[in-house]
Amino acid sequence: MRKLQLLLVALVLLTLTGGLVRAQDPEPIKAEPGVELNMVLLPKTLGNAVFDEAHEGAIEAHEELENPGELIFNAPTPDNAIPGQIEIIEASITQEVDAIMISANDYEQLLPSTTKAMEEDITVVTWDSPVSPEGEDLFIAQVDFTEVGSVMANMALSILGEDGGQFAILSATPDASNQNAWIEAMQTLLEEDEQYANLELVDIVYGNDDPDDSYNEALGLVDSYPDLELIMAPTTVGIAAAAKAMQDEELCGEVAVSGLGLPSEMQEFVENGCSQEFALWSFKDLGYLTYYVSYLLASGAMEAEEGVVFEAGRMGTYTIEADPNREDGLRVLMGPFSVYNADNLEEWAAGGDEEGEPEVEATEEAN
Ligand code: RAM
Repeated sequence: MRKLQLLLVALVLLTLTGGLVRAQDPEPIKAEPGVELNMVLLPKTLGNAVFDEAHEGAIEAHEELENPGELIFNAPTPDNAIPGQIEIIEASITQEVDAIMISANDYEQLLPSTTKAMEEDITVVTWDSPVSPEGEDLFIAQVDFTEVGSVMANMALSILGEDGGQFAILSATPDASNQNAWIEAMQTLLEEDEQYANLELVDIVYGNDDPDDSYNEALGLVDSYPDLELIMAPTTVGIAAAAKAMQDEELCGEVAVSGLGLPSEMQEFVENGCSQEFALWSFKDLGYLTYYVSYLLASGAMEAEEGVVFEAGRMGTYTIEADPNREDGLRVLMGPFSVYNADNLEEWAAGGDEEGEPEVEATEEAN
């Protein structure tokens, strides 16, 4: 009995002090404006609208933080994606920049250059598409990578119905670490969860995030698989090209198109029935958050360590956490996912709020 009383007292104390400990938690780390830092934003490729949006977000943070240094935006063309990124990283090391923010075209091949940059005391933050953890300080994850798999599986299910049917994936480059992780997460779910048993994945092809290649790959798929009912493209370039290809071939009622798309590029295809449903997050916010984190790290205000809490301007407070999808990796998780279709077209089609970012939260069905 006495033991029980002691236990109760201990529990009460624990609850009370728990509150006290929380109250004493350190304030989130805030960025001190005005530190001079030269920072390079290096997306996968030039000419992709989502990366221009990320650039806009980075510019917003750069101005807000009154950084007298330079924000350099540079990327390779799709035909030179991996060597081009290596060249830009090497040039940035020579220029002794303070931070490199990369959406990587390959998980391994950039490592010699990114680790060299880190040895030279350059902050290396990956965003959108990471490198292997030893070659980065941390990764800014747009959304959880496993969730991308379930969002895509659920969109496929809602389009094909319980009876299912054949579908194919039209991805970006074969080496893209983000798309490869998302596809793997989707495949795992299809194998493990009975409700997806009738979704038959017949092929995975790559359009290299090039509109023409992606268009041709989409046409190749409908030629190769006469019973194909859906093209799932986890890339904004691929999904828009596939929808255009189905439109030009007058196949819109027959072969559905879904995946990850940019609302401004997909609106016409949702309106004309060539794409049924797609999802995405805000690339502008991703660029803004990436810049804040890189600035905090490069200015020495913050360490890249698990449990560190910081403030990222208008986006609020975040915690650096272990990346559940990459052993020994650290991530900052952004979110949310937004799902776009004809039902919520009015909310997003006109360009959303005054900032042009449609505010459509993920639907229940896509969770
Ligand atoms: C393309 C790129 C990018 C990816 C989006 C969804 O724009 O491949 O890396 O995040 O699609």
